This record gives sequence, C-alpha cells and structure tokens, in this order.
Amino acid sequence: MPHAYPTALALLLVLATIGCGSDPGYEHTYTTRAIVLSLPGEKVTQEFIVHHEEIPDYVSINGSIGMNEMAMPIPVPDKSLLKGIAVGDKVELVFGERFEPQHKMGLISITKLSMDTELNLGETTMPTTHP
Ligand SMILES: [Cu+2]
Repeated sequence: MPHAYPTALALLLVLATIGCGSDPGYEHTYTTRAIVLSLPGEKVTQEFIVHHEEIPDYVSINGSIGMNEMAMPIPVPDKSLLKGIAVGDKVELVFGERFEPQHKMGLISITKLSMDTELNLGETTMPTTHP
C-alpha cells in the first residue's frame, strides 16, 4: 500500500476540518436589536450581556414561541466579533441556538447602530456608561 500514508493524512485533515469547523449547527438563528450591558471577561467568561428587544420568532426548547425583551447573556465563540463594541452601544445582532445534541447558543454577527436609535426595551432604563 504505497499510498496508504498520504491517504491517511488526507483523512486526518478532513476530520480535523470537520472537528474544528466554525459551523456549530444551529437550528435557529435570530436577529434582534439590543444595548450592550457587559463585555466578555478577559479570561473566563466567554459571553457578553445584552438587553435585547422582543424576539417574536424565538422558539424555546419546549416549543413555546417568542421571547420578551430582557437582559440576557450570549456566548461569544470568537471575541474578535466584538471588536469596536463597547458597553452602552446600541447594536443589531444575530445569534444562533440549537438544543440537540446539547444546548448551544452563540453570537454570529453584530453591528453597531446609531446612538440615537430608539430601542423597545420596556420599562427598564439601563444606565449608559458609554463615554
Ligand atoms: Cu432573551
């Protein structure tokens, strides 16, 4: 089998690519507008917290539809997504979620909105620490 080694190597590369692929297999993706309440910690916490608007098309694990406006942590798989984003910024963001084989949620993209954008965040008025 003179070609066994290159074949095995190619297979390994394919497996590595699948294993480390950036596609987390989200079942659902949602777009919402929000204000940024906190950014990921330097070391441990790989998530940030936003106060997002109502998400009418949200599907929960038990099948109920809709999510109220709320403050919610969203895991950040790649912190470079948050480059240029500060606490107090108004943003439009896309996050994904899946429930099988295990629960996973994560930020997919985020863009800054103009600071005079009116967000529907209910009664809660979050202090803006934006400089
Ligand atoms: Cu939420």
